Amino acid sequence: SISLSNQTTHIFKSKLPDIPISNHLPLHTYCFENLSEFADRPCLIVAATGKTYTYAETYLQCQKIAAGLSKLGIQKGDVIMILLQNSAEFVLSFIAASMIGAVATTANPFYTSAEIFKQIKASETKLIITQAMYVDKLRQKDQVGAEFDFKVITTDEPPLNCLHFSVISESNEEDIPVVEIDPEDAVALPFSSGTTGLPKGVILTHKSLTTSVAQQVDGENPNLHLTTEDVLLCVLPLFHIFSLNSVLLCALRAGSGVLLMHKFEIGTLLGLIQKHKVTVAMVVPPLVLALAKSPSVAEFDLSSIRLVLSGAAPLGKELEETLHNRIPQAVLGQGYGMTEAGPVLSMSLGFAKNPFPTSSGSCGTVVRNAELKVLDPETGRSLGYNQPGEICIRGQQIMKGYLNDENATKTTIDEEGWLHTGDVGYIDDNDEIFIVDRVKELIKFKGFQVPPAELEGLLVSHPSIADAAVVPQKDVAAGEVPVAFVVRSNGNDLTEEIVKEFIAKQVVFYKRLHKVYFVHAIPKSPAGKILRKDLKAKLESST
Ligand code: 4UU
Repeated sequence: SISLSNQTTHIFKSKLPDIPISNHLPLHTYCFENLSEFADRPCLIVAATGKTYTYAETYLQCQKIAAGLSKLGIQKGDVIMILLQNSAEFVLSFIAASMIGAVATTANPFYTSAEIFKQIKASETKLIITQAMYVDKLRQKDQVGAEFDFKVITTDEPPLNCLHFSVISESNEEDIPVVEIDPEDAVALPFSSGTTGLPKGVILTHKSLTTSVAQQVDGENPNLHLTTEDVLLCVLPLFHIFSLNSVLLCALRAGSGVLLMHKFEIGTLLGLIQKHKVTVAMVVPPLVLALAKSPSVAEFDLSSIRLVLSGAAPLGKELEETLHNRIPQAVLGQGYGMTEAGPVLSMSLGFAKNPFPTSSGSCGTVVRNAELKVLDPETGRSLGYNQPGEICIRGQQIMKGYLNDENATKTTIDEEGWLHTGDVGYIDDNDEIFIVDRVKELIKFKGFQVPPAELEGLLVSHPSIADAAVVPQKDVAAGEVPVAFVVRSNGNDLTEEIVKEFIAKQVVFYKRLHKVYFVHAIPKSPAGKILRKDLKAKLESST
């Protein structure tokens, strides 16, 4: 065996100096620490209604809801589920949970009933905040067994057996219980499949999130410079960590306004940017594509935009340049995040208060107060500049671990505290990260996670399917789409349409299969692992 102990580790750091970070504070205390400086500034702007909450109003509402949740029996450590599109209630409930030491697990309201119940069960959700139109999905309690009981609150007219949001929001803020919050206590529980397997609860603590936000917006020269004059576009779903962290929490800390859009529609979006003079837009590559290519862009005044931050999936250099031609005054760049990493690993230094020159196509530079290294996937050796390998990150922002899954935690965070991302990239001479590949199973459809293991599990549950494997196929509009290789168990009756339909009924739209290839066997390693690389190569050679 080879000893690796005396080999040098190349550790990459930010160009910005480390700073003191107030990560001993609970998340809500940290986010609202400077509230008195901007109490009367707009905090939440609800695009659909035009209703605006100032910072003072937002804070007061959070306190009332915190008291209300507590009155309904939610205690420190309890999990509540937020099953909402972007809305003021989403934000208020999330912060309110933090105030009483509770934990918010966020889920996509478009999930099927089965998908939602898996998360309810795994997280032991005690209370769900949602809209009336999603309540039917919560009625199939047979999916979890009678021992699971949860209250349901709706932000609109409550159906039978549900409570209206006013039940919590009209409480007396003075009734908030006094709770002691440890920086290591969980505050958010997003679900992610990580590098392998099924979605798992990702334990993000108060310390994880305050550290991550501070790495972005704190310090004399913040990496992501936001001010009280900024209006941030919040169209990416808050149930995903990108929007929750880099839009909402960063805005709150900096005193910026948050323009909440409950869904994406390009015409509406452009009109809102113009109307509310949006200055900062957090986006995903398909949104960059819409902004860069949509003919209606020319009809709107987008001159207020000074910064566009793309993340969650690779952004091509050409696309970045096309958008640059459309909004030449704006700084364009990327952030690179992963739910488990707290989430931000790197961000463009072009967004800093005193910016650095950057190259298009890069994912930015590792955030401050963190260490990054690149490992050779074959030898496990640490690599220097310009050599691609697996990106690993270490710092106080990373997750505490996966909920109830010690094994998955151990394979993701090693004994020295390095989180292994499953992403392959290199660091150039200017300290910028370029992601070139992914060695983990994960498929990303427009930035949304599609865990192959989940679809494979569903496929093999079909009586006519003997074995199956799901891999990504490149797609211009979505980045990647899931496609399946399927081994029939009897005869040839099973068609592509039947297989697609079987999956479509059980999953949210972006997990649907785009193609089914029937094969005689799934290539596997001697240990029984699917040889995904071989299948991906097969796809590439056939197109
Ligand atoms: C190529 O996608 C995210 C989080 C993204 C994020 C968060 C805060 C971006 C900027 C920001 O400020 O999390 P997950 O867990 O859904 O998916 C993680 C995976 C990564 O491991 C990587 O494979 O998504 C991919 N990814 C990217 N790929 C994330 N960002 C990028 C990127 N380029 N910029």
